[in-house]
Amino acid sequence: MRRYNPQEIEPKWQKIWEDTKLYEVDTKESTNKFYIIPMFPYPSGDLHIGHWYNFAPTDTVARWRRMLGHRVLHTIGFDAFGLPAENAAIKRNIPPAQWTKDNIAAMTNQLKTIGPSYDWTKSLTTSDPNYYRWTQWVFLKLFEKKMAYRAKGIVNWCPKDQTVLANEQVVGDGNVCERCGTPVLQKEMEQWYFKITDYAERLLKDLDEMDWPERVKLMQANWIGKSQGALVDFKVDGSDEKISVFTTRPDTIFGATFMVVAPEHKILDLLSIPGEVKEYIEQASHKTELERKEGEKEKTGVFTGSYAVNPATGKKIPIWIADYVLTSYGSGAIMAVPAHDQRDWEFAKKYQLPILPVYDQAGADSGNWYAGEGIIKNSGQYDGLPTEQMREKIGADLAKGGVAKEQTNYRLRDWLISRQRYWGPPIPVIYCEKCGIQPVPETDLPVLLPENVHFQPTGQSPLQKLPEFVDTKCLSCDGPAKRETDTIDTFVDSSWYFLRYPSPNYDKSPYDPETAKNWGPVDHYIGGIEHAILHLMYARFVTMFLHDHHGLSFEEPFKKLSNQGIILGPDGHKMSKSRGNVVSPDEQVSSYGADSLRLYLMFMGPYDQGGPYNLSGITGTRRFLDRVWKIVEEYTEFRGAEAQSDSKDIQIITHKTIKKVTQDLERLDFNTAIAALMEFVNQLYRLKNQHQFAARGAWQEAISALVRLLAPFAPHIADELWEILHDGGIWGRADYHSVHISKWPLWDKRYITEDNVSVAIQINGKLKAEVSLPTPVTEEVAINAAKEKVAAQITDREIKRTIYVPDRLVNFVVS
Ligand code: ANZ
Ligand code: ZN
Repeated sequence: MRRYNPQEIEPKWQKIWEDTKLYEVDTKESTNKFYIIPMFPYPSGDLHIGHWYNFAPTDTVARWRRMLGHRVLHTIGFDAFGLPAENAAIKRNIPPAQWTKDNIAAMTNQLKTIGPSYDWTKSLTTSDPNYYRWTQWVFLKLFEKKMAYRAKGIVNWCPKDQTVLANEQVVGDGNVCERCGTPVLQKEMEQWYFKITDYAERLLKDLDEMDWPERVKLMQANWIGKSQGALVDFKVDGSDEKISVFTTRPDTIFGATFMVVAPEHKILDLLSIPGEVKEYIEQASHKTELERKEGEKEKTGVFTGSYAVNPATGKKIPIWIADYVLTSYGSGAIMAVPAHDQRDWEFAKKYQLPILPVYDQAGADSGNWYAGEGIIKNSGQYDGLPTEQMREKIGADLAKGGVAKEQTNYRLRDWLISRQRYWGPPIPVIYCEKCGIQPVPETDLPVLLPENVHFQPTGQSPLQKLPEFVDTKCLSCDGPAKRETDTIDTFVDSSWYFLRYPSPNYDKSPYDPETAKNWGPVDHYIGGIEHAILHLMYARFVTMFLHDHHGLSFEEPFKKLSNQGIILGPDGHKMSKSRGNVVSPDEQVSSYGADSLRLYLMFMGPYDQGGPYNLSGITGTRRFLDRVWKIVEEYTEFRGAEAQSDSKDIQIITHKTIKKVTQDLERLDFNTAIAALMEFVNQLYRLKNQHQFAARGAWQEAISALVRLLAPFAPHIADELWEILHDGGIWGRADYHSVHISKWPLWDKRYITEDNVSVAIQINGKLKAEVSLPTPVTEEVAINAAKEKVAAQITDREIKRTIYVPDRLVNFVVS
């Protein structure tokens, strides 16, 4: 008998799959298509176990779908531009292009060792000029629609990476750079933006319908931050000026006892302002928005000396300036309702301003602020209304008087896409002093990123130091002009790559519209939760834009999304080099085989939860594969009669397992699917002692199902066993082909009814009890259940014999 030797069979099958182009798909055909991809990696040079945790299960689903008869497109590419590649290249002092190329080669080899079913002919690399010309094209198309624009404003600056960042790249409580963890600064600069805010409502609304994890949808919704309210005008006392405030609670307007404007509010130019107030404004202007948000704990402010008139009460209320009111949100001014808003309450307490509660709430403490709903009071004719009704009524009444209108605000800001770094696509525009900004014509793309550049970050784009790049001619007046030297952020590269996989060589636009229509959207997208907002929001926006203006037939890029959990080191901590708890997948593969590693990763726990990597766990999955190998070998070596084996026990366990594994795969419950396969194998070992192997009948069905059910999880051993079974003469070579394009087994519900049967339990032939069991009942289940039921009556007497009459009776013969 041959032993299971993954080191021998894994490279063998990887080569056969490649030689026979088993996973290549002709995208001209799309009937029954299934498009599944993992989020593509940065070419860091070294795949870690976390990558495998993303790729192995994605490959399992792809393989399963293929066996179900889908035409599967499954591939991977490299997100090769951007800071990580550039920073690593700087550290090692090699050009990023070289570093990236070497890493992609190394990672491709690494990837191949795990045996994924990728169509490599569809792969792509974002730093390839044939790719990034289309990233530049996307920029130009947005520019055409005035949705790519330059503007001056306060931006986030990473002092370590020496570049601006998008709001989405500032993360965590401490507002740190998403890449390097350094706290960001704020600066006023002129930069390039994409107008994602135009799509705020659609980005929000579509979420309702999407088959995405609720957690991700909620994060996106919060990031978009829609809030519906009203813009209410307050007249400035003794003047014709008015100040508009944005409020989500117009129902509390009778409790607005003062007003607060941001220090930058333009009304301040029109009021006569005392000297100490000017000083406050001056100080506030030196604080960044982030500092001001952090400073919310200790509020500061000053009285302007002016008053406004509350349009509901007609009473004068003081106008204050405070930096807890932000210029960039709403209208930069608020009506302060200290009884029902925490920030206003703290401010009122500090500066002894009046506090007037305007609704009662069960259990609320009137000596404190309270939010939520209640019954209106202190509001004249409106007293007694529930706050929800008050909101409608006062809104309508104020609108009738022309002092209020409905207003919706979003927290989402436009996407800042320019970077002062080298390793990205140059922004395709030219500046002429006479003619202004000129987009590079589409036919001149790509604007090539020069090589041999001193790319050390200095805070200014390294391309600036390259006259041969910078100096050019104006496209309209032919006069001297300069190229833009900032590059496009890497999140733009990744915002559309999935559109190109189905037609990677198309040369008239980023994607062939016909192929994109037939293959898009991505049916299943799998990747880490860290992209919940960043990449996933950008990709949705760009897809919507291309749908609206460039013939893309769908608006949402990813039909179904799944997030894998995070794999921790064996010590339960995040894997890191400094902790020394990094598990190298390569070592695990070379010692135990890729199939064992894949199985372990999917068996270690629920897929979306991750957890610590247990170094000895893989020995368990390896042992399981050894047992699978052995039982199949024993079966093929059996050269007995062609007799039909008609054991119902074998059929029941076979069909139960098919059903369980299939349904678990639908839910990505890989761990329980594998557990069911392990149980299946245990049962087969037990049954082989009771029912002799037979080449055909129930045994053939069981062994054939076992190998096919295992194929998506452990693809190499499955193909080897499939070959042995056919080549070994037991089933014959007729119609033989790889197990990965064989048919997924179907369960027969004759063996799986949901009824219960009542099984009588006897001891020495006397009826003692009964147990009701869900059908189909296997012998083992029936005996175990019966034993448990009458354990107290058997006590320590020895069971000499057990008689089982299927579905009817268990009799224990005891001494
Ligand atoms: C009166 C009021 C009463 C408010 C009350 C809240 C509770 P969201 O939901 O986040 O949109 N606000 C408006 N503009 C602001 C600005 N520029 N800086 C700081 N705060 C601002 O929050 C809307 C609420 O935040 C608005 O509703 C306003 O306070 C405040 F019991 O108006 B409210
Ligand atoms: Zn010009």
